[in-house]
Amino acid sequence: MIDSNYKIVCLAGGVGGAKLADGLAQIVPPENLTIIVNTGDDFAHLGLTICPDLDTVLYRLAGVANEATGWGRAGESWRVMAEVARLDGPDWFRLGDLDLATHLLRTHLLGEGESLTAVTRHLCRQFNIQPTVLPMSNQPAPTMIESNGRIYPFQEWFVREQWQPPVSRIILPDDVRAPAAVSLALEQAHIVVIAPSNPFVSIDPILNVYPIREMVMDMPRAVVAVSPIVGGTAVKGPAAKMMQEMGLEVSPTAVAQHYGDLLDGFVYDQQDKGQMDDAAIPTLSTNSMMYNQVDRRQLAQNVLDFATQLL
Ligand code: FO1
Repeated sequence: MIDSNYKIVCLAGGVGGAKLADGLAQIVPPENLTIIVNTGDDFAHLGLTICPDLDTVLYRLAGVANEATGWGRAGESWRVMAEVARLDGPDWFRLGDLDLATHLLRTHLLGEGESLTAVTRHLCRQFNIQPTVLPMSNQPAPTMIESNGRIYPFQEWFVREQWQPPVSRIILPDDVRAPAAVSLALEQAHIVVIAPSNPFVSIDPILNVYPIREMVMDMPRAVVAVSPIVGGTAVKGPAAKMMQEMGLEVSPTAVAQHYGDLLDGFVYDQQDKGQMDDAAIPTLSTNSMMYNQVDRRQLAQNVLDFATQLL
């Protein structure tokens, strides 16, 4: 069992990040767990401020996530979106009726002058989510994708183009700052877990926010990443395709090399056992597939036990 006074910070993006965050939330006392979430996927759509990764984490921690997609709400209905489509509005980004309530309220509160951190705290309270969930920044920090000379806003590439345009470059914003709450959480952290999210469009955008990379680097304690690449492919999403397009080997080793000297340890799936035996840093090969709450809890436990040995 994790030492009850260790402070844990998890850097998380979309579906995979939310699942590991849920596993951590089952075993870490809530006052010791902070999830720092990517907001590079955020965009304005139909006049609403949409924060997909924040909502994916919130819905998963609240136990209301759509199990089939990993994003959006369980038990969703689509009456508003169907009517938007009937009125010839944009329906390429699927917004369910319950999900729309989150976007409406967030947009309303932001419009009232609340910070994204404060809005997220409000939603956590209303969803009865105990751990602290923080956006990586209170200011817009859009990730853009360059493909064959054309630059796409993230969701147009990821959803409308179904991440098919080959990635030649990922463009991250300059000079994005972390809220004080993020810096404080990192300052107090004993262990930082980099979730099995897309390293390039979910984790790098978080590390790109000043001073997150610097604080994780200066961590006098343990930083452990979990591989999103299993059996030569991505568990979900475009990570493997992007690695091929960027000339990288599609392997846990390549993911660990991408994070470089940020890491004190690396966790990868038992399917790839042995691939990292000669790695420069300590590694753990274990079951990293999270199909249910027991899997999520077990992976979180294995990751924290491994990280504790590195302290
Ligand atoms: N992903 C899709 O592939 N298609 C969608 O229509 C879609 C809608 C959507 C609505 C709310 C939300 O929070 C996430 C949504 N996602 C959708 C997923 C989202 O694009 C990705 O999860 C992140 O941007 C990357 O992890």
